[in-house]
Amino acid sequence: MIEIHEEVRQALAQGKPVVSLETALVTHGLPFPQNLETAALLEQAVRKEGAVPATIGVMRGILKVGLTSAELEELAGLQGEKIQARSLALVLAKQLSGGTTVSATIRIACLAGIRVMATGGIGGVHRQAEITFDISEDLTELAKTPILVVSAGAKAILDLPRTVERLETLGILTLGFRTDEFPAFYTRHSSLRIPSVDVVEEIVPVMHATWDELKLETAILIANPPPRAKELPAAMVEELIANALAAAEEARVRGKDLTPFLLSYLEKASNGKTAITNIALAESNARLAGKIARAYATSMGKA
Ligand code: PSU
Ligand code: MN
Repeated sequence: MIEIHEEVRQALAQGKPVVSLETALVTHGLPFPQNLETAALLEQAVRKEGAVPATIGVMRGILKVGLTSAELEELAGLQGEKIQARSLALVLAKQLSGGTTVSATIRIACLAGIRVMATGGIGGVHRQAEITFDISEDLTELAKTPILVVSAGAKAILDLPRTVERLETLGILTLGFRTDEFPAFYTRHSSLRIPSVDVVEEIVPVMHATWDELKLETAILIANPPPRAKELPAAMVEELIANALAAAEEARVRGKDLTPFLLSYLEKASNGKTAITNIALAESNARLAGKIARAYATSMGKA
């Protein structure tokens, strides 16, 4: 049920650095053709740092670790499912295809023995979750998966203070990369304080301490702020999000359709500005993940 691309398989066998990447961003996060361009861009970003990219998705019931560009193109065109960890078993049994969210991607990455993953922004606690109970499965999966995830905080459409609280409750160590603030995806600031690390060499001992010494099975979240040059004005983002949430309410969008609906609304309402920032921060996260994977592999003595 799992198919690991030859290059990824060899890298893993030789202890070389590997970074896993998700595909919900491709199937449900960005419009065509930016989605495919971004997938390629993220793989290049990982390679620039000397690591091997493993883009993960599901095709006809096979868990693919390291999709070829032809497979990615096919996956993008399939209009497949948005696959979360909990739906993986059903997708396998029914031999369906689709893009994997952070929750499904880290589950599959772990099966393959990959310890690092990059995304744009993880899912989290939605606004008004006290009414809807909508909290992304990304959080619960992070709580039981030993992998390091690089993310620009959590998506700004969410309730960020509650997301940070939830990360704390679930025991997911969240470290700001060169910041002591949880990033707000399109903007660098949220006023939510988190511990910070300044160099990749500080992160590697945390990985070993978490998994090898403390024997925890939890993820480590590295919160990497979006590049300064691509940051959007906070007031503009908040206004756009308020409109997007009102439109979602009006259209009665709920559950797993909500995040894709909001992202696509923001993209259209901002004339593509939010997508540009989304792509830039995802690329920056992929590069940082590549650096961390390399330092981690070196620490294992095999790089
Ligand atoms: N990051 C992005 N764009 C996205 C996502 C992340 O820049 O579309 C996806 C991820 O796959 C994440 C998912 O796991 O959104 C969260 O969806 P939900 O809120 O339904 O759990
Ligand atoms: Mn949800």
